[in-house]
Amino acid sequence: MLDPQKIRADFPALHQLVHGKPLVYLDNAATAQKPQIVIDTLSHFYERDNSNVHRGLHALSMRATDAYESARSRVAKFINAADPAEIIFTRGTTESINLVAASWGSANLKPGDVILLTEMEHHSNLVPWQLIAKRTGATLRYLPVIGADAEGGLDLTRLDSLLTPEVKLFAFTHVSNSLGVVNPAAELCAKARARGIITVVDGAQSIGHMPVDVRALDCDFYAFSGHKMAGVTGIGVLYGRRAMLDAMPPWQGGGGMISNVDFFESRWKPAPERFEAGTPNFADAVALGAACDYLDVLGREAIAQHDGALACLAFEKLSELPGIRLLGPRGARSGLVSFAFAEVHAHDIVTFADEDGVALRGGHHCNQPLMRKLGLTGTTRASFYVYNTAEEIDVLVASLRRTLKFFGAA
Ligand code: C6P
Repeated sequence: MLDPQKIRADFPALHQLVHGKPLVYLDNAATAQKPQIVIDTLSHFYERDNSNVHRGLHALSMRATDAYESARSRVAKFINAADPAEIIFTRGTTESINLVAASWGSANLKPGDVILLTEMEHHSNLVPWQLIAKRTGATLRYLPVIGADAEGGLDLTRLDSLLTPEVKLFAFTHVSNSLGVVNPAAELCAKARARGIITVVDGAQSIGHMPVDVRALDCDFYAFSGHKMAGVTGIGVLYGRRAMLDAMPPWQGGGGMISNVDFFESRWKPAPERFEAGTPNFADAVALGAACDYLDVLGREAIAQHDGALACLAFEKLSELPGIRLLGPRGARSGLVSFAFAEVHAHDIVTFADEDGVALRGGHHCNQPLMRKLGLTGTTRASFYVYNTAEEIDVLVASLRRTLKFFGAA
């Protein structure tokens, strides 16, 4: 069991007043706060080791290169990848998915091919596929969600009939950022693999919240962002199965990714360098390694239990509010709850909550197609992490009651 009161001491940003009230930070699905050890790792790197990687023979450059490559190995261990070369550092989930779409997609998709997505995808796992579909003549297909509030999650009974021979790639989110649904990623990957279909798992909302083992999932690609897992912004990862990466063309050209350049043609290095053109974000990668250490000390099974229990508690307490519509499953879910009131706009709720020191998110959460399908323009979302407490849920509920009263909705 996690002790959030003890954990809070590690996170300097939590110890502040907002509008004179203690901060209740419930916007963790957008970005999580950073523990002191991650902040210190980043500062130490800049204070002592900063130098460009892979390019210099002097002490600092060698130290920086060691630190960068150690971070790669650390991330590989964090997700149980078979080989550090399967870890490509990117700016985040969005860039990781764009990399697969641009590189694998441009080399492999053709007219008549189908990309299978789900109705609960974030725009980052939707727009890149629309772009590459337009360029290659492939088309998109969607696995639907079940229920007026998507309470049934994905309609898995439809999956077999949608995985037709035209489907070349199946991209889906591990955890939905607006429903809190945890998808059975291993089962989905297994069904795709049995038909020779490539899988891309969007791990933005899962990576910092539960154990993730890419070999157990048996996915081809897994994408995630550092800033949602207690790491800093501007760094993320694309995991790719080695054989896949080695068969893919570069998606960006520049220094660091070539083995030889001539005036008219060039040859590429193998992965991961092939996909890391230019100066990589080595300092933030080193800080990401520290975030992996931090989360592993807490224990990712314990994190999953803590976040899930808070979300279930919030779901139950929120369900007592008049007129509330709660999205996603009742019962087991990941650490977030999304809700809407017919009479009060999500932005008003978030603004009122802010006056009470509570940080929420309101809007479509980059899930516009899903919101439209559910007849919503947006929701309010509370999302939890290792430092959140049951008492903070009471503060949230009290704030919502105050808002509903103000608008005459309670
Ligand atoms: N969701 C949220 O508040 P980036 O921006 O690249 O770090 O992550 C994109 C992304 C991809 N997939 C999922 C499931 C996500 O939740 C996100 C980011 C944030 O829900 C910002 S909209």
